[in-house]
Amino acid sequence: TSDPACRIALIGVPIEVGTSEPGALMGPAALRTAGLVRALSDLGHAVTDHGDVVPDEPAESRGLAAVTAWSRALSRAVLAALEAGALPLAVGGDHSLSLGSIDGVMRHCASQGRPLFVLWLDAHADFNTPETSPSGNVHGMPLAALCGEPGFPRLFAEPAPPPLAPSHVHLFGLRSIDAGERALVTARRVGVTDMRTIDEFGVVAPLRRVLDGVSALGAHLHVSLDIDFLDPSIAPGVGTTVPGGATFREAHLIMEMLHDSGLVRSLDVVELNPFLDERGRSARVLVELVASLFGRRILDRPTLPVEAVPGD
Ligand code: NNH
Ligand code: MN
Ligand code: MN
Ligand code: MN
Repeated sequence: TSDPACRIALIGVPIEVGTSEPGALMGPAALRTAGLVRALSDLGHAVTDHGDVVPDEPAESRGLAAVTAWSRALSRAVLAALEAGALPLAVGGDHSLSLGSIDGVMRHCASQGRPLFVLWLDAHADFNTPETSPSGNVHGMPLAALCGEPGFPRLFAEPAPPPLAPSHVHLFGLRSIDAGERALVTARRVGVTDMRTIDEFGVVAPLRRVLDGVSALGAHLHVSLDIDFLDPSIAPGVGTTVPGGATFREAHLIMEMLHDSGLVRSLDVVELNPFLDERGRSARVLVELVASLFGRRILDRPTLPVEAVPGD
């Protein structure tokens, strides 16, 4: 996203088989209604809306088998977008879709010999395995599966890419974690900026550290934005609300920093549940944030700190 304009491949993923709260399948439609395409094209980007992904087999039930049918189809769409030089923007849909989007990104990175780094903006760790999950909901498991934890059936098409390195995953905004995944996140040394850290240091210093690390690695940066990262007071349209989330200003600044870094190469926007939203508020907040990530700014020139204003 460092280029003044980029090609963005919008991919709708109306999946809700990874959660027990119905409504997330309306997410892509609500984001389109809230003006996502228009917001991005107004910034000068070339946006192609690829419509909604169709799962490989009719997904008859919930659970891992149903998620696999979606993720294989999404993986191919994301890989095709990257190979065409576009930036894939996968909009959900529940967070199990990241199994597919990141699988596609991993294949692209493997073919280029480029490391991958995943920034996970979420109230949750999403590092459960089928064994540790208290709910059995797949949207709480994608990172564990992507990092190669045991206990998952064959989720990815063969040949599967090498698993994601847990040290190349950073959880940002964490404030709800289950006992089993807590032990795993610690044992695997997953990077974490939890809400306690954000309360104490703000978002700028921790995020700058992460971005400096990504830049030093020369890695492809994938951002996965779960709407429950935000405080439910600004984004109520989500199945799993957790109090004490990021404010609008914190989230907005994160998006601006991500844009300025020029490092973001692929993005997920997940867990919007329009059925639980209030008059489209949450969808609109997400569109605002995505626009900031893609370069919307207040002025068209850099704004200087007061003491540096020339002529004083
Ligand atoms: N950790 C819980 C679970 O595994 C909740 C996961 N829900 C999410 N994750 N929304 O982002 O069931
Ligand atoms: Mn590339
Ligand atoms: Mn999540
Ligand atoms: Mn979450």
